[in-house]
Amino acid sequence: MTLDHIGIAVRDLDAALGHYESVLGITSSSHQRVEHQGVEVAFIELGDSKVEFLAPLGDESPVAKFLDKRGEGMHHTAFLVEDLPAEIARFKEQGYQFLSEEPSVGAGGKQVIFMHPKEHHGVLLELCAKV
Ligand code: CMX
Repeated sequence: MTLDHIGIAVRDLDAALGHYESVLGITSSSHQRVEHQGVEVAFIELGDSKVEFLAPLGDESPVAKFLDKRGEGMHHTAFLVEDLPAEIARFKEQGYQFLSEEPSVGAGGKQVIFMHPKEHHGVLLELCAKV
């Protein structure tokens, strides 16, 4: 398991990317729409890990609700695993809760699934795997 990315929720993707590109001196990836997750994302790559910036695609996006409730800031931490079904089974055996029954498609076409933050010190954990 390795750290894949940290997700930061922002209201305006271009404004956030412009800010971080200027502060870090790094170029961001192009935007990707992840329609069924209700977000548009872009990445800044830092070594083997990335920072993912997420902006809502509409008012019904879960990220729009997050921004209304908590404002901009850290949204999730994503760990890359080799065998997603095996990791899900391992966590379930230990009694951990997932926020969906099955993985779905995330950025870059990866399989992604989220775990309940209350069991992880308030952090929304994402497990992701390449397909
Ligand atoms: N950080 C901390 N806590 C959070 C949270 C966050 N980002 N988002 C939700 N929670 C909390 C909620 O307050 C709630 O707590 P309680 O049960 O105590 O009330 C709990 O977690 C469950 O949240 P919910 O919104 O009720 O759960 P849903 O099943 O409706 O939503 C969720 C699941 C969180 C995954 C979804 O709302 C979400 O954020 N979707 C966007 C996921 C995303 O980032 N997609 C981008 C994919 C790109 C990629 O990385 O590949």
